[in-house]
Amino acid sequence: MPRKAADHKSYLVGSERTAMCSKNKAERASVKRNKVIAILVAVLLRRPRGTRRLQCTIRGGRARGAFGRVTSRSSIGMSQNSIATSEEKKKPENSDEQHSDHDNVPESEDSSSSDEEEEVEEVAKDIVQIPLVNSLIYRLLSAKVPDVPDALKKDPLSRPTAPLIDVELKPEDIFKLCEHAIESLKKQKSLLRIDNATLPLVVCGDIHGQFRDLRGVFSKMGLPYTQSYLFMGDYVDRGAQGIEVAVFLLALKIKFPTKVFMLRGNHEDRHTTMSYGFYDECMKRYADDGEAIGEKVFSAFMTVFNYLPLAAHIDGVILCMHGGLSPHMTTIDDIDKIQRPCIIPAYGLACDLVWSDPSADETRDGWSMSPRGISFNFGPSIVEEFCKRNKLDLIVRAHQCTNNDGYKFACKGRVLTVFTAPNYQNQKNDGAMLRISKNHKCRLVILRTTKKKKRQEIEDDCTE
Ligand SMILES: [Mn+2]
Repeated sequence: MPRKAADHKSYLVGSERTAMCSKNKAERASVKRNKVIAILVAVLLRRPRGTRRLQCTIRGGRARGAFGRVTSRSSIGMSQNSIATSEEKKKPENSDEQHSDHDNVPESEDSSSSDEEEEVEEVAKDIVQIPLVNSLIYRLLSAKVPDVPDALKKDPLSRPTAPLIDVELKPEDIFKLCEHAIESLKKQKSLLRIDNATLPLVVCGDIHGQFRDLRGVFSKMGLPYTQSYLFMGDYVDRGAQGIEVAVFLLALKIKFPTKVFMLRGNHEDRHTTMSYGFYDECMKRYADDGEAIGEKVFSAFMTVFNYLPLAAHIDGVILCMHGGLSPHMTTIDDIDKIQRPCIIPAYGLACDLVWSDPSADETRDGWSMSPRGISFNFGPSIVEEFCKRNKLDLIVRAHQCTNNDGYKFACKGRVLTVFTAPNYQNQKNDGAMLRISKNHKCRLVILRTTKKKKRQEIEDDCTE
């Protein structure tokens, strides 16, 4: 008899608690392995019969390893021989790029995983050559990370913030880039439709001005010459280098229109970003050019943001957006009715797509007011009905740094949150991305903040 998804939820919470308290290494390892299996079970169990199954594996720091091909519920298992090794295969040329200190992968891991064969990325068919855009990408990619004093190198935890990467970005270059970006974004509908040819696809959550970590994402997963990306918003605010993040992603979007997709987050909005750092960043950065220039740069970005699409439908089975569902949305086609350019309203579908959250308390079903003071929270039955009506397997969204792992399942495994800003505001959290293969196998890739040993020490400290 299959386990109910609800059992999995209570188990997950329990296992996390156990992992925090336990000092027994073997027990910890087994708890983590069980957690991976529990997530896989949760994803599989909610699948309606007769449709394609989503598989889920976790790779990266916390729970590394790939599952063998799953053909039925009874064959769920973990194959030690098929451990994913894309970390080695895509080792960054500049290892210093990895702001988050990733674990060393044991050499014995087998790289000939049968699951890797389906993940051959195709070279971008459509590459737009604009000298300014090329030059910006080159400058942003090649800018050196400043040296860290030896004393801080030894103890990364004592380093409150990553050193900034210095890139010269002239205001006039930004204005021109924004014009090209608008032309590129105008061609897309409010609901992006990403087809099978674009898979495999890496889906990223909040970046929040962490430019160095964003470069780490590309050095880990590959550049968009071959690898497709969907970014789910919140590029600016909070972190120190929102300008670099926005310029870099917009430039890549322009250059690789069939490989890079960008959605709007609640921070891609004049009102929000006035209060959370990006406005100040623009003013400070261009202070020497006169106050009016800073304002103009800020406004140029805001104009582009008004053109960003609001959701993405991936190969007919996964829906991605920054926030979540809306009581104003019956079918996904409603998203296309949102006219752009637009501001984010205080109420309505466009507002909910970037602001709503799944209910933190899963016993609270249906729609409820959001503690954020804007938009709503939604419970499992809302998600279930919406997925059934729209033939969706999974909803992937960002918007919340809910725990230390960078990802979290909600609504009985139907909703997955990914957050791609490791050590967000010095919270020591990991970052996560979701990689969706051509046959819809989903894999979480973790960007670790601290070395495992260090983390273990922190966890041990927490229990004392
Ligand atoms: Mn957000």
